[in-house]
Amino acid sequence: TTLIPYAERIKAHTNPTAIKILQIMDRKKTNLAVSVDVSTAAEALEVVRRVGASVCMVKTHVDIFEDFTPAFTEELVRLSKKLDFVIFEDRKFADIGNTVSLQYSSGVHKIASWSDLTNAHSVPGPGIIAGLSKIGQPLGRGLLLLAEMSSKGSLAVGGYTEETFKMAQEAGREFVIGFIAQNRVDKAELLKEKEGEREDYLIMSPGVGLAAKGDSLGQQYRTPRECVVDSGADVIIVGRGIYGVSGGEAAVRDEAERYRKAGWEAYEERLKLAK
Ligand code: UP6
Repeated sequence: TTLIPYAERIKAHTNPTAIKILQIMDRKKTNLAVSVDVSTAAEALEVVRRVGASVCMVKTHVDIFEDFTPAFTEELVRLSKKLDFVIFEDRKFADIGNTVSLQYSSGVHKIASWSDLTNAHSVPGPGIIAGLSKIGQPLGRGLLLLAEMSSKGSLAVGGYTEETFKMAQEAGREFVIGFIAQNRVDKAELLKEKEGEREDYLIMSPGVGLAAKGDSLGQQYRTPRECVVDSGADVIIVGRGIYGVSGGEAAVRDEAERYRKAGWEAYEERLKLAK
């Protein structure tokens, strides 16, 4: 999978969100997702306006905002169309199917109504996928499972990671389009072929920084090159490395461009390995 260009992988997908992500990556030459983990919705929109042109995806944690209103998601959806990116609410669902279907569709945030992509822990078992897909699949949404985490001491390793992959595979790619992971958890020998087309999953890796190696709370960073070339990530997710840069508005925009270039150059380097 890692040696195939993003554009050529589109045909291996049926989920509209997976197709959209790959199309945007190809069109905008970017495998960068920016995580806007700032404390207000107003600030988040400011960051999105600055970085939107450089990214394939904007990742949110809307439960962080102290001023959340539906006006935020309306504006975010408008910007996603104008600036051409996918919206990923990093909700990390982790409950039984019935509860997550309510958390996904209802409450203050109504995530399914505006977020193209969301994610879930596999710890409750396949019912979590069933509960989310009931809501999200008819809307063309996509789901990622967390197969590994970037943080120190994570228990999502070894057998847990393998079982998570199998759970996704059994659920099918109409809704589950990939993984949050640090490695290619879709090992070649596990992939199945159907009508000459191999199963294709998107691997998205957080814990990315060009300067810092980690934070004081267990986060661990790798460079875009380490993620994309060495570990085969398809999308790199950067938060504080971009929105946290000092120097004002222009600095955030420039930093996003710096990460976009680093991610894209790493992808081009990876493709060369095929030749
Ligand atoms: N995130 C991780 N590691 C994971 C999964 N998710 O860092 O394994 C998320 C965090 C945060 C972002 O919730 O939103 O990715 C990383 O932010 P940072 O670049 O500022 O560390």
